[in-house]
Amino acid sequence: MSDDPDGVAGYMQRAKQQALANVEHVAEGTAAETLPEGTLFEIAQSIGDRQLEELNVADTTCGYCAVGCRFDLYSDGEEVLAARPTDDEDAPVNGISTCVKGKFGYDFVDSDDRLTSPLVREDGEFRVATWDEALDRVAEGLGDIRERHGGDALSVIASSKATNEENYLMGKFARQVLGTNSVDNCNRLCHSSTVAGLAKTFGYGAASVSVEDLETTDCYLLTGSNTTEAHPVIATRIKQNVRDGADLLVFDPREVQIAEYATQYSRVDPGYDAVWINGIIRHVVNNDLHDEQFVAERTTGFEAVKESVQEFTPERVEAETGVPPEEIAAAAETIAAADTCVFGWTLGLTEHSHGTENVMAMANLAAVTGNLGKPGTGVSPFRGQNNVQGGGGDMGPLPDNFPGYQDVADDEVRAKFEDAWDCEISPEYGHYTTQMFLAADEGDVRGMYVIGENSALSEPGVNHAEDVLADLDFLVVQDLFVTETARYADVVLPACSFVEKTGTFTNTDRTVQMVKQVMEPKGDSRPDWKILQDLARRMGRDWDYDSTAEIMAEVNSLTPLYGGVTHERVDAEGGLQWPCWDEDHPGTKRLYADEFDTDDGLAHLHAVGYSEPAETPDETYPFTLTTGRVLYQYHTGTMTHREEGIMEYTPSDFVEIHPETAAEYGIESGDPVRVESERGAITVPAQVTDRVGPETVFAPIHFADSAVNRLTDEERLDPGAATPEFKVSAVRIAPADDAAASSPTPGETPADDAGTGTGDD
Ligand SMILES: Nc1nc2c(c(=O)[nH]1)N[C@H]1C(S)=C(S)[C@@H](COP(=O)(O)OP(=O)(O)OC[C@H]3O[C@@H](n4cnc5c(=O)[nH]c(N)nc54)[C@H](O)[C@@H]3O)O[C@H]1N2
Ligand SMILES: Nc1nc2c(c(=O)[nH]1)N[C@H]1C(S)=C(S)[C@@H](COP(=O)(O)OP(=O)(O)OC[C@H]3O[C@@H](n4cnc5c(=O)[nH]c(N)nc54)[C@H](O)[C@@H]3O)O[C@H]1N2
Ligand code: SF4
Ligand SMILES: [Mo]
Repeated sequence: MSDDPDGVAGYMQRAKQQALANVEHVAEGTAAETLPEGTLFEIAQSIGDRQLEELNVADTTCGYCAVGCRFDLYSDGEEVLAARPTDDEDAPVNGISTCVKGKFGYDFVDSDDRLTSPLVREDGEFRVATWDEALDRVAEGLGDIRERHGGDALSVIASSKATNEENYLMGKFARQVLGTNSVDNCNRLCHSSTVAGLAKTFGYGAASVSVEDLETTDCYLLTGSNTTEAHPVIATRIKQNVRDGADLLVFDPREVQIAEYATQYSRVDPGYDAVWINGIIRHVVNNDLHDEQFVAERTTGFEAVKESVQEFTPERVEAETGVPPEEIAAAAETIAAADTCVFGWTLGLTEHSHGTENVMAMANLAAVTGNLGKPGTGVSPFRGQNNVQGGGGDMGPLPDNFPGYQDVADDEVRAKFEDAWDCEISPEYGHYTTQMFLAADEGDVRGMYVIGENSALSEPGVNHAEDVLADLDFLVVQDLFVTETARYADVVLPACSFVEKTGTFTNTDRTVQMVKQVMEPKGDSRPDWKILQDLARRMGRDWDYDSTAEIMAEVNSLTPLYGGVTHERVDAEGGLQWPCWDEDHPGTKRLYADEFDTDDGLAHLHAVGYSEPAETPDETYPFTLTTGRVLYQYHTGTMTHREEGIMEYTPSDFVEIHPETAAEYGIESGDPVRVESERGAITVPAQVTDRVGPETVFAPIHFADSAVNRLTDEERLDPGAATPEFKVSAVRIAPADDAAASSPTPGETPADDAGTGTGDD
């Protein structure tokens, strides 16, 4: 403990204000993506070393996004006081930088409204309960449904905020204890189409590159990625390399900040990505710019791709996507001329009713230009949540896969897990997250265990999600706060955050890194793995783990990809990239150096035809709404809304409207605007900006009282991956005063209710 904790805390408070002001200044000037490298650390470093010696310290991994920054966290036992750079070698991704969230976003840990004890519902209200009572109720509530309707009537949403070890247990709990394959997580709302598309073409549903490749490549094609705001530290790496001469091609409907650094920026209409990507492939192959040797030796399916792209003539691409022929040609030629190229993307490519096809088109482009498996080349979907790669995928809390992407339908694999877990497992896949909510309408899902996911705001079509949550026979929510989702629960279990527990996260380039406890769990909250263990025991299973290292040992024995990923090694080696088959394997920096992970070792290219959004603008709803993030806020705000400095700078959502469109409607920046789709309406202040095109509007996803998912649709899903079409909805806009006078439309009532009722966090 510090002999002067108040002094340190006070210093940090001032440092935060100073740093946030600095960010804002930078944002207006040149770069909102990250603080100038080192600035924050300088601030933190100037806290006297004498004082820091008295504090708890742990070298750990950031719990916000999947970049996977590492740093030392300092705590006085009550709150997190500072983040400082850790030894460079132990921070392979970030070195000494972080963004503002990793540096300062810790007020939520000690906030007054943290859940510190279990809650149970009685006469419609929550009351505090002991752990024994709450866990008994959960065991009874879930057990009852299992008995009456079978395990398939239950589903689990696992948490990509939690550690690998905890997510392994979430999958095991669903299958062994509840008897259901319906376990899924936020990857479904995010990159599941990436996983599906890449698995089908190359074998692994993950980035093939290392962050090192992102620093050294000669060329980037970036699309659907607001890199500076969503993956700030990676953006810093890219910008540095571009300054050193690399080409950067950005395709995005919004001229996001990374576009300022681009050697070519092309505005695309939302929802037609396979079209322009196929157009680039067409230009490449028709001009013999492809890598013939790579195509011949390492791929199958090239001829079919070559034939299928012929329909995407420059004229057609321009008509469908708005990208002029010369920009398609220039991009194709830049990629073909570069020695090495990285293809980077995020949700702009995936959150569509045809996201998997978009990803496969991108994979085709990477393959035909020979940009795989060599240093500086590869595919790089920047993953989202801090642990969605590991916890959301590798650990197998998935309806169709066990840990390590082992197929549930494969008899041999299933037998292995049935044997290890001493249970019977159905060969039928369970429901994906988005399908759980649809299945509940049919009475096929009656109980849910939602861990670290705020579905009442993050699912598509939340007017529908709310109805489902309200109608479930039994709902248990395990979170740090009484979230919008928890308000529907029968029992709420208080979990603790990554600063209060030990385990591992896996970042966007497959690096497994240590997460270390720096303070005791707040109040009576407990780490997810301990809660799951208590519950499993109450429900008849003798789980007996003493530590997350023991859980990882079980993962090692059942999951070839993680065969050698022990805590001991991860800690000693400062991170380990999968596949890592055994104790002696060094880990894998770059996938596909020699072969692809397919039966014949070749990349399987698939022809991708024309696709368009499932909903397109019409006379009533003439604009395309696309949705996403801002730098300072994180998702549904449970963590960032409790950070005063952050709230000062981004106090609400907004809607970006092009100046011409705004003029037409008589809207000025700051005016309240009603944005309305067939499903609902929200009112948010306007931000008039030419970042968007005249027919597109953009709104962030961060606030409950303007929940943008009232406008999105729960039924428009990618047919294979079940990812929602978050990036395209047809909407109309109106100044809020005029709109109030207009006639009511479907969805208006729930939206308005929510506007007054649920915005308190
Ligand atoms: N600050 C912050 N950082 C985060 C998060 C956060 O909440 N806050 N969340 C994390 C998570 S879980 C994730 S998944 C990532 C997401 O990271 P991103 O995907 O970069 O985040 P979004 O804001 O959703 O941005 C999507 C981008 O796609 C563009 N876009 C929209 N529609 C289309 C389209 O049809 N085609 C193309 N090509 N582009 C389109 C948008 O203009 C935007 O630039 O961020 C992670 N990092
Ligand atoms: N319209 C639209 N909707 C979207 C998106 C979009 O781009 N547009 N993006 C989608 C994407 S990519 C994502 S990833 C989702 C994100 O949606 P969510 O995952 O629902 O969003 P979060 O707010 O990150 O919710 C995480 C929850 O976990 C809790 N938590 C944090 N740490 C822990 C822990 O260690 N244990 C437990 N038990 N709980 C913890 C937090 O308090 C929080 O309530 O949103 C999706 N929704
Ligand atoms: S870039 Fe991501 S991992 Fe790094 S500090 Fe920011 S939120 Fe954390
Ligand atoms: Mo995500």
